[in-house]
Amino acid sequence: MNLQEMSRRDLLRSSGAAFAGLAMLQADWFARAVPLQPGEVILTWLDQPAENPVPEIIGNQLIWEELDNWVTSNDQFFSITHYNQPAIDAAAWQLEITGLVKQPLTLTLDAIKALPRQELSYTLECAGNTGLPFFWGGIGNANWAGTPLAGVLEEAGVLQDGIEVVFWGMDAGEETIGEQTVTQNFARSMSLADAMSPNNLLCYEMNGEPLPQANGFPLRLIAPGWYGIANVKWLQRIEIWDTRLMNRFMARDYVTVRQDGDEDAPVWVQRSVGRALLKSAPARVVQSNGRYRIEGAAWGAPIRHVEVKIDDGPWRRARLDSTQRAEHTWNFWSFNWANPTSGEHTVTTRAVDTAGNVQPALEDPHLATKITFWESNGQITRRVEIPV
Ligand SMILES: Nc1nc2c(c(=O)[nH]1)N[C@H]1C(S)=C(S)[C@@H](COP(=O)(O)O)O[C@H]1N2
Ligand SMILES: [Mo]
Repeated sequence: MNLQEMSRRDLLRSSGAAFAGLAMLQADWFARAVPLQPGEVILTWLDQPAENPVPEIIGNQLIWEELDNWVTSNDQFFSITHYNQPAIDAAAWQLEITGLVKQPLTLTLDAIKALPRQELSYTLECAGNTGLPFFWGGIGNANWAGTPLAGVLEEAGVLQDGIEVVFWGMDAGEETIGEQTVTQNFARSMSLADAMSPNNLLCYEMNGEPLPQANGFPLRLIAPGWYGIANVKWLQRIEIWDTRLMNRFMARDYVTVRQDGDEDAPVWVQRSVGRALLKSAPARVVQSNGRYRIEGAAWGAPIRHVEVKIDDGPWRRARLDSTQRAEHTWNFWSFNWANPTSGEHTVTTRAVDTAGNVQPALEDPHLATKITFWESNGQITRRVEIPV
């Protein structure tokens, strides 16, 4: 029996000891369904993510072999919980806009829903995704709805000295800073100019439903073009400041450390994780009536094309699916893999954006000098076995 060749149906039927190793790694596979065309079989990758040691932080990761829908359903969307997931009574909840504003505002959910509605699709990826052996599924795409943040900030009227917009969540935890331990709410900030982007939403709806609790009910920031961390959930207050916010999520955690300067005189540069980066990944290999195709996604920048490399072969172009794409979403692609030989192969992909930037190889100096796992946008290689 070839493990890599098993279809969903086979997985569901089988329970023998031969599957124990695979089943333990992929226990949650059994709960989900893959709608395959008749005669189609998904080959599971030989390399699989390690067991998640922090299920209280990282939930519901994307399983790449199951990526068959451009929109990730709410019940399959991943979640990141750094503190707790507050259970908020929407009727009693209010959003405050305070600080350096002419007119502080307090808005109920109904008041926010009565403001101009905007919808957009956006692929949200955690900046840690694919940077750790157990974290390969921190990405999803949804249709988000809310009201533009810019309109609310304009209504409050930011004063001359206001340069920073701080977004506070209702979730909180203990932070040790130097020798002090204090309880802090989650917060992230953006410059006023970045916050005023017309794409930013005070978002109350995800795929036509109220936000699920894990994803920020009743209101979150949606910041297209940024890594997940910017998209503050369970919003309770927006403050305008005249200084930068320097908390855990701006300045200690979610900081990329990179060696700059010369070998002999290294300079270690620390940079807060911010905008999304150009990236792609092979999702799955589908066997269809004896033929093979590789399917995948590319995101993080406007995609010009995606290339696929089998083993040490040449880069070859995949076909982009242009029917489903938007400015800040992943682009699906597929690649016909003609007559692969039986046995083990590697599949590597790279995306090229419309400005000509190429997704870096792992050896690229920009990645090789990086010593933290954040912003791991290097080319991804997966292993697969083609059956005899
Ligand atoms: N209030 C709050 N907002 C938060 C977080 C959090 O822990 N608390 N996690 C952030 C991180 S690290 C990511 S990647 C995204 C994940 O969004 P999701 O849980 O809807 O997938 O939310 C961000 N917003
Ligand atoms: Mo994240």
